Amino acid sequence: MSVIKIWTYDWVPEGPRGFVRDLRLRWACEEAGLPYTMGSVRFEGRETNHLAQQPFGQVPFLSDGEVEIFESGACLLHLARKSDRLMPADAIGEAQMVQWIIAALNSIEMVTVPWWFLEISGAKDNGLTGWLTSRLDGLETIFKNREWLAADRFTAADLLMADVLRVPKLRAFGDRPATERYVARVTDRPAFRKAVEDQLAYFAKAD
Ligand SMILES: N[C@@H](CCC(=O)N[C@@H](CS)C(=O)NCC(=O)O)C(=O)O
Repeated sequence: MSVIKIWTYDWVPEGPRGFVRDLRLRWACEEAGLPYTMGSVRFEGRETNHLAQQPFGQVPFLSDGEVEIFESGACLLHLARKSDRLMPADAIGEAQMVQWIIAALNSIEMVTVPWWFLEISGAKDNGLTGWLTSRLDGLETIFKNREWLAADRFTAADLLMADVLRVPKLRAFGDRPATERYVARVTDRPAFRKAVEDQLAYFAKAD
């Protein structure tokens, strides 16, 4: 059997620790009980030093036997296929899960990340606020009526959506109690806590 290897940087500054996207893959492996190892590429010189593995110099990327892929969403789908703890076995449940994974990346994170960058860069008027509000309000309506995104149970879609939404500035933006309850519930899972602890320890070791 091949060994799952999750690749991340050898070190990152304090700020992003606990939020580097290798966490999504660590968390998925912890949820599914999939053994994995970690590999690192140098943070210094990241713009050019591992472009063969990740064409934008970013992390994470994953290797699993002959499978070598980048993009946290693609890696997460690869892992989800290995365990019904992450992906429902029935076709409808699987389709719902994939739909929400794409929504997390392409409808939500697509807005949250640039909004967050503008916020931390101190932009006076964040021109993305209206767009962000409408996306988060849409999710709030969803979470008022359901506990999980797909198949009435925890799936990899919840893992990803909660990871996208747990950024402190987003949680503090507006009052969306159903979304807050959802994020708190999903990130209270032991597998999430273990993944965060492991990531923090991994980068701390390199200090
Ligand atoms: N769409 C990519 C985004 C990856 C990404 O933004 N990675 C961050 C760490 S969480 C990174 O490598 N940042 C360093 C950089 O962009 O130079 C994915 O989901 O894998």
